[in-house]
Amino acid sequence: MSSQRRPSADARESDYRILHEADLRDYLAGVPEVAARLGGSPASWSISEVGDGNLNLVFIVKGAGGGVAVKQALPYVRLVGESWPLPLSRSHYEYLALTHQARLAPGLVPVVLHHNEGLALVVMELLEPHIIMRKGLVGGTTYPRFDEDVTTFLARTLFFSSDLAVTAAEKKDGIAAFAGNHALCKITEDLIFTDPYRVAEQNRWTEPWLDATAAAFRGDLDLHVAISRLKLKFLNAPEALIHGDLHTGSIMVTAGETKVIDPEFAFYGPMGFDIGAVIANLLMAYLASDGHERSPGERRAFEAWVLETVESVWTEFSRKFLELWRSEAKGDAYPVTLFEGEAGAARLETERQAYMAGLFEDTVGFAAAKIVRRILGLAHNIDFELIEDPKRRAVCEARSLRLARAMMVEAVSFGSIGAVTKAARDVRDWRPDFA
Ligand code: SR1
Ligand code: MG
Repeated sequence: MSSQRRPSADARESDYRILHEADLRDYLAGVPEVAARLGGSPASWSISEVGDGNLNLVFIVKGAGGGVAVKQALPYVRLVGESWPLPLSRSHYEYLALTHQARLAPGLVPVVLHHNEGLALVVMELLEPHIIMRKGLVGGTTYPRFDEDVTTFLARTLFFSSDLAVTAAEKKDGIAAFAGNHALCKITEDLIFTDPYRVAEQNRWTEPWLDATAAAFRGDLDLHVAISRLKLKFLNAPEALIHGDLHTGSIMVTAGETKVIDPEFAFYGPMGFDIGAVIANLLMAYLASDGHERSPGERRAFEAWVLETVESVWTEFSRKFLELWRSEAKGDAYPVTLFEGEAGAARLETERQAYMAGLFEDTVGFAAAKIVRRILGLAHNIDFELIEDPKRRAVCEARSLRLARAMMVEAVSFGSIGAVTKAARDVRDWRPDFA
């Protein structure tokens, strides 16, 4: 990580143009390794823009020999438009994160084939027949490989970029390499940790059913303290290189494979933010599920799988992280010379367990924050949005907000992941006043 440099703003301004189909064809024809992978003549390649995310252009390009995915950052937030400018440098950080994650968690991120800093463009292997996990979850599909893969990704990327695994100098180089990604961090700081709890122009929710809950969240000082503590942790805890936006729209899956994509929000931050993101998005898939039912109980097996997966995300992550700590701790934290002998080893193991308890508390809080932002903030998710009947959607959302408030304000009382899944199960039986 030490050799990484910051992107050059000058190069960016002079080279950048938004690519349209014809420009992209010409451009890729001039990149030998990409042209070779696509095969055939450039004129025969099919190109379609398929981006449905909030920020970027995404093209799928296919030729006789194969396909690639091309992601280009726009100089503004796609979801909102040119009135909200956003630095192109996020493409640099995405490239840096993807290549770093590929080393730490081989096979779990897409292979980068080409990167052009000036065009803010990354060309990657085409993931086929993978789909965005969130879409599969809305459809009620289970992914038997997911917990194994995502926990390996989390444990390895977080552990190997932390002070437990690297020297203080390496860690500081890593922090410096991603420090310039502050515009993306600011989006999170505002949209997740601030706006849903105050009047903000871009907030939206399912009206009129959630009006009272939104107002209650804006006046709830216990909640404001809890979210502010989480925000402080997000601001001042560079524990590890985190993905920074690890929702189920940033994961592509098949029954047998999992790939984590889109790390443009990456920076050195609190580990619980990534773990909490995965857990939050599974909990939302669970609580949205009965909104997608066509007959009562038809998604019961899916729902049971989702809650089992919530549990194994934490237990397997925790097991793998601890295993790495016991066997690969080459960092400057917890010097071995301070924990010699049987008594030292036992004390260090107790300390590891205490560390995991703290990380679990962070994870529960961050998961709650990720739920609230999808229901009361700017950027919503299809788990809820595709529930056509708005009142039915509001019931699912109100339950999610009730669970999230408890997780955020009473995070300490959720002593185990089983307590979280029990609370999720219980809240499914709760009916809001308007229902
Ligand atoms: C304005 S960007 C809104 C959201 O999209 C991204 O996926 C992040 O989650 C961000 O918060
Ligand atoms: Mg994204």
